[in-house]
Amino acid sequence: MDVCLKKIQDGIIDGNAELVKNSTEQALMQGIDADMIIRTALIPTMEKIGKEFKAGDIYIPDVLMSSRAMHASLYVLKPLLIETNQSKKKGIVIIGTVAGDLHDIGKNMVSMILQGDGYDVIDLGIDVPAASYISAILRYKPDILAMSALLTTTIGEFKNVIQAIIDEGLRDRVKIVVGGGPVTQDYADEIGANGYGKDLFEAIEVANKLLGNKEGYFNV
Ligand code: B12
Repeated sequence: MDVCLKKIQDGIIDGNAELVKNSTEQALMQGIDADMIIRTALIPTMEKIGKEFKAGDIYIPDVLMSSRAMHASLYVLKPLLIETNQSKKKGIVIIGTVAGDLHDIGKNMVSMILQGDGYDVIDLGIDVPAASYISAILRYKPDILAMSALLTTTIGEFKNVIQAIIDEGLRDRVKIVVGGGPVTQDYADEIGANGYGKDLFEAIEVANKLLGNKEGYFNV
């Protein structure tokens, strides 16, 4: 593995945001692209951290430090991910992590990659209650509502938001896409979402499919 990618991995594990930022910049200067950095250094390292956290080998403060370091890399990659050569915007996406859930790394990646693929993305942040999704739908009239949840205790919130959208008579106005660790295609079908993406690349695929346009910048 390339030295810079290894340093990004080590920096995330050690929670060393400075090392991660510098190594990400070096990797880009060496011609390693953002896609490669995400696939080989960022995602697998967070998975490793998740396993160590589950096993009780590391604790929440360690995970927070790693998350901060991971965001240092995303910050460097952001301009590249959202850079798009398309003059015509593909559509509007509202994205947010559902109520009770504070995980935002994956949601932020999905947000950036969709921007890079030509969507206007409005990010509502984390811990977003159903009422805020409704207000945002009324205000921005999005083509897609994308929701993220990482906890088995919060994925049920997707259902609550969908019910609130139905109650407001807005269900046929917006396509709903869900994703996050414990979410599956079966679950998405069960709750009546229009789509599911297992990772950021599938997020683009499903958005393009739902809007009938497959000509993305990342062309997945
Ligand atoms: C980082 C982290 C945290 C950080 C979050 C910091 C932050 N700013 O996000 C902190 C320390 C705050 C945290 C807290 C907690 N966490 Co936590 N956390 C993680 C960890 C290690 C990594 C998550 C991550 O960022 N992964 C990397 C990203 C890139 O992956 P991702 O989020 O899955 O996103 C990808 C896909 O899912 C998809 N995707 C995501 N969203 C969307 C949306 C759409 C629309 C689409 C299409 C796709 C999509 O695309 C993304 C990119 O490829 C995971 C372990 C893991 N393996 O996931 C545990 C994990 C999610 N946490 C867990 C737990 C239990 C907790 C706590 C309850 C711990 C506690 N006892 O307090 C709290 C809950 C806090 C809360 N209310 O939300 C459990 C969840 C178990 C479960 N299934 O319910 C996990 C799985 C750890 C474990 N193995 O036990 N956590």
